[in-house]
Amino acid sequence: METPLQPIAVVTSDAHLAHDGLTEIMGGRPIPCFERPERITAIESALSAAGAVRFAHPTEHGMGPITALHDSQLLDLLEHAWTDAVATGDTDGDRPLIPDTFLVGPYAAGGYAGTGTARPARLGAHCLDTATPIVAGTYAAALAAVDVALTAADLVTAGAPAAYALCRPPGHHASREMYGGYCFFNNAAIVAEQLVRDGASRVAILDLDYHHGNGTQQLFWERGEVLYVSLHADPARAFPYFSGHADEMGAGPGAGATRNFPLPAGTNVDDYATALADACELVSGFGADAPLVVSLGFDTYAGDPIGDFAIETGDYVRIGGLVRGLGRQVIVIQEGGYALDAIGANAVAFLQGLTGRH
Ligand code: SP5
Ligand code: ZN
Repeated sequence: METPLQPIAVVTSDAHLAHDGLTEIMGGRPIPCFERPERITAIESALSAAGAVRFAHPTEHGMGPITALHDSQLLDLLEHAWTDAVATGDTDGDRPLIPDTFLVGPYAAGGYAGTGTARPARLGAHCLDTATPIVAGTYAAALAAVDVALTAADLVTAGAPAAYALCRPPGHHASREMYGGYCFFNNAAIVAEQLVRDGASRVAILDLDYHHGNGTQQLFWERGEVLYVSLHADPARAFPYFSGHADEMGAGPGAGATRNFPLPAGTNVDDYATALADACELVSGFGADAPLVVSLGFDTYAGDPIGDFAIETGDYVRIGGLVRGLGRQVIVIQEGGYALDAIGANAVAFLQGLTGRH
């Protein structure tokens, strides 16, 4: 007799609603943020309507899993920058915080970013870009996103074949000491590190967001026990520009445990599936003894406003199916995806493929 299919657990929280950055600067222009609360509410609505999901709320995991990977200066800034700026009049309360300065080269290394500098001014020592505004609710939302991710990991560790963490803000651009790319804490990396701390000797992360996960790559660059494999737009033309080339493969004990698949504009599902099959082979060959962590972005969708791939909604069934084909337990962590009219259907399609219900 066939076992009835269990609905997949989807971990979600309303805490993300408090992070609404309002404005980002892209190509020198202030525009409404692409990374907005409706991204997650659209996915929630589509999954409810499609059925076969069980919503779960996050449990608190405290600061330990975050301080295990992120720099204490970054945490201090994210916790206090907004209230400091309000206290000093650096924001009127409506405008988000975007750094005025970015520290590079000798300045970054020379202690100019020390605690003697006011926190809002120090943000530029820890920020990648002009597209990741901080508002009153940002820090709380970023903490909650980590709990969402860790709760999904708990459910899978307890035996579920898969769980889906509706993290927002996303995480894979956040490195040890830097936020940016709409990300503050690296939700997927924190999950992978937690699996190691709970006793796994090898953990694999598969990153399917349109952008290279520079933060995840940095965090595990010299760590042989965590494999990072990413499919993404070639950094020669796409954010984050500085990382994600095929010859970046890790260093020291981590040599060979970072693998990048940069892809051209116009990549369709056939091209994507070819690269994903190679990526899956690397994941299989790694021999992890923990669930697979998938950083999932729907900015690979043809209609995404900041992507240039040609993947259609129905194609996510096939992509989810390729991940299912690995035969592993999977913790899915939401990263990017900005086409609000399609992100829900894309998530439903991916889960159909992942769970084999199609
Ligand atoms: C989590 C995530 O997906 N972060 C992505 C951050 C990308 N931010 C800036 C993208 C610059 C895009 N230039 C696009 C030109 C579109 N015509
Ligand atoms: Zn992305």
